[in-house]
Amino acid sequence: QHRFWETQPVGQFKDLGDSSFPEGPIEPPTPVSDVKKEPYNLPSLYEWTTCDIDDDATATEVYNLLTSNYVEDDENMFRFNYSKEFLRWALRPPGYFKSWHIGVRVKSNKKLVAFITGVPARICVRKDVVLMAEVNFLCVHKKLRSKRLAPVLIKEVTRRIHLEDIWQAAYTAGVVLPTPIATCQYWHRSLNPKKLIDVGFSRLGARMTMSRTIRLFKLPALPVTPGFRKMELRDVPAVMRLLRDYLSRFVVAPSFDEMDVEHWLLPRENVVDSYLVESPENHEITDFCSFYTLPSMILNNSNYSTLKAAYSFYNVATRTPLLQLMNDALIVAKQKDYDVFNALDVMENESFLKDLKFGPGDGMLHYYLYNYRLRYAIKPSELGLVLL
Ligand code: YNC
Ligand code: MG
Repeated sequence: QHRFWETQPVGQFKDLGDSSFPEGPIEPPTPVSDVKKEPYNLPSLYEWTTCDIDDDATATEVYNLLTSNYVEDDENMFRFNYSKEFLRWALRPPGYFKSWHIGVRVKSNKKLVAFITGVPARICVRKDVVLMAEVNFLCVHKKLRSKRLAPVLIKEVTRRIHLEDIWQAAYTAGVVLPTPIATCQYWHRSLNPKKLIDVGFSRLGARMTMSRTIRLFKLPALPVTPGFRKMELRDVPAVMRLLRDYLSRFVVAPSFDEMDVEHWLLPRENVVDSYLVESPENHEITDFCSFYTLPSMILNNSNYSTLKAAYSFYNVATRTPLLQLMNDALIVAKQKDYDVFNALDVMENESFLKDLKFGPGDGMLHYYLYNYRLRYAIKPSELGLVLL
């Protein structure tokens, strides 16, 4: 069933629940000097390229490949439309390796037709901190599908990750592969219900009119929590402490240092937004919330071309109720003209999804680890990791 994945050091379906396997690495590392030095072979019409995402022409090529060929919903109504600035943010965290931004070109005309990336991350799995790669943006041009190019891309990124002496990876996919460590669901909170219904993202509920629906999803004009404000550079140490304390309670979560927090959470326009609550009394930072911006292209609609979506990222509530904090996040997203606010059922998100009028999406997001076994799949609420 899985000609490629059966050959890889990942949990296999036949071993699920088998308690004779210990948790942890499946294969031990080998000396870096033993890692294959030549790239894997591609079909003869194609060649490898390392993509310098700093270079504007290259960033445009990657952007165009993904804009036309990346992930669509099951009904092919929407396609993710990551912006160039987003890709630069996603691909250049502290300690990133340019060699992990891998493309495939057609030899004859140099057209970019496939892509895969990794970025380094420290991930806590139970009591262990493991240096991993987060693998993302696997994409093969629509005209080259089902030719077994994806396994070559995966093997090549794996080789280049091994060359940096890293032996584990984390990734998510909408498809079921051997073997998910967790299976999560997206929930959607309408901010602009009329547009969402017009483009077919959502449907008018039974016995609902458009005007009742608009009233149902109406939000206050301004956040309600005293001391709620945008995160700034000076907040990095306090935000890091909040996040480290909070994320330590999950089975799988990133281990953020100050550089990671500055990179991943300091606001960048139309890429990532972060807000916090500064106590008006003692100026302590007590709560934090964040979301990233990932529009979707609307396919085949004459009135609208893009859906502006916010995705819940990391949130920590120590004093403000999480429900109120997330309601303030919805309010700022509405102020900034997002059409929808999305959240996975990870961490403590289930505690606010229904009350804040999120509805469940169709389709699941599966989380995976490469070369690291967990005995059992964990619950979404035990996951403290959000990948882009
Ligand atoms: C997928 N998403 O099962 P078997 S998510 C992993 N992730 O292998 P072919 C996938 N594997 O089952 P196509 C996968 N999708 O026979 C398919 N596969 O063992 C497996 N879509 O290859 C599949 N982006 O080339 C099968 O398939 C084999 O031409 C078939 O290409 C697939 O970024 C794809 O959804 C996804 O562009 C490239 O359909 C193509 O269909 C496409 O014949 C639209 O491939 C965009 C899309 C995927 C988004 C993502 C995470 C990727 C993780 C990859 C795995 C990383 C492992 C860790 C490596 C580092 C290790 C270290 C250390
Ligand atoms: Mg293929």
